[in-house]
Amino acid sequence: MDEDAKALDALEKLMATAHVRGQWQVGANRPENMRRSPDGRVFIDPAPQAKPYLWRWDVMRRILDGACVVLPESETARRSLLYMNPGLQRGTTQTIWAGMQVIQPGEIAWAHRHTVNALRFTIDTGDNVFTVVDGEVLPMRPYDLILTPGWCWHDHHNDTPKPAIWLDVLDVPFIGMINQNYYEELGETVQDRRNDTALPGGAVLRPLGETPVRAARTCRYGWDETRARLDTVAGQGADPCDGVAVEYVDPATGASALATLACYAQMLPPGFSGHRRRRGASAVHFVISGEGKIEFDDTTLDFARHDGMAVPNWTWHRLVNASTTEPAFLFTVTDRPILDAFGLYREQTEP
Ligand code: GTQ
Ligand code: FE2
Repeated sequence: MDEDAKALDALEKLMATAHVRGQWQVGANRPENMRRSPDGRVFIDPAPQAKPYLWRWDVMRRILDGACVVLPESETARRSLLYMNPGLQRGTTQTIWAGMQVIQPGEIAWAHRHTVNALRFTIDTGDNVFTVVDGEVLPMRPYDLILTPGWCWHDHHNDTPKPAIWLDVLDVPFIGMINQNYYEELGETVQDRRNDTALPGGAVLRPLGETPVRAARTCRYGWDETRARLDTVAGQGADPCDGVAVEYVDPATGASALATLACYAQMLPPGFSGHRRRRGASAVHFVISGEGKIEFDDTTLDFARHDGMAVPNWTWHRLVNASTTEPAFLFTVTDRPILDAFGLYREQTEP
C-alpha cells in the first residue's frame, strides 16, 4: 500500500468507529450505480427492485377457498392474501401493497382504523355486502370502488349466503418506509351506522352514536357510473399509451382518490396496441374483463379476467388488447400522488 492508500485506510477506520461514512463509500453515487449517456455524461436513474409480475385468478381462487377452510375466522380480523413481488422483501411494488380478501357468509371484519390509506375494488359479491366507513354504509357491488382513507373507522360485512371477494390496495410499504404506522381497534365489533336504509336487505337500524365522523367525502364509486363515464370519454378518442382512461377523483376537490394513491378505470379498445412508456409511478392493474398483455423489455405478462399485475416504477412497457372484437377493462392504482406532492413525477413515451 502506498502512503495515500494507508492514510485513506486509517481515515476510514476512524470514520467507522465514529459512525461516519464518506459519500464515496455509500449511496447512489457509487461507481456501479452510475451510467453513461451516449454523449459520455454520467447519470443515475432509478433501478427498481420490484419485478413485473402477474397473479392468476384461478390460483388466487384456490388459495382464497383454502384460506376459508383453514382460517374459519381471521385472527387479524381480515382474511387477506397479499401479492408478494418476487423482487421485494414485502409489497407488490415498492410503495403499494395489493391482494385479495375473502369474507364468509355472516362474517364481520371488525372495526379498526390505521394511518395506512386503503381501498377495495369489489370482485365477487352478492347484494348485501358492505363496508362501513366512519358511520356510512357503502354497498359493495361487483367492480365498485370503496375508499377507506387513512384514520377512517371501517368494518366489512357479508350478509349473503356466499363468500365475498374483493381486491385490497394499500400504501403499507410507503407508510412503513416513513415509519408512520399507527393502528387501533374500536373495541366494539361494529361502529354505529347512519344510513342502513342504503342496503337492499334493510339491516338492523342502529342510531348514530358517539362515533366521530370526519368531513364527509365520497368513499364509494359505483361501477355503472364509471362504466358510463368510460363510454362517454371513449367517444373523444384513446390515449396512445393508456387507451381510454378515467381517474376516480374527489368530486368536491378534484383530488386523487387517496392522499398517496391514484385510481383509474381503463378501457383498451378492441385491437389496441399501445405505445411504449415508462413512468416514475409504480402501478397495480386488476383485470375486470378481457384478455391482453403487458410487454416489458425482458418479459411479457399475458393477462385474463381477474388477474392482478405489478408494473414497477421507471420500467418500459406497453399495453396490448389481445382481442380484435372485445374491449379489455382494467382497474389501475398508482402511487403518483406521492411523487406529485414533491415534484418528482416524470414520464417518457416512445412513439
Ligand atoms: O380490510 O381493513 O388487506 O386493515 C390489510 C389491512 C385489509 C382491511 C388488508 C387491512 C385491511
Ligand atoms: Fe383496515
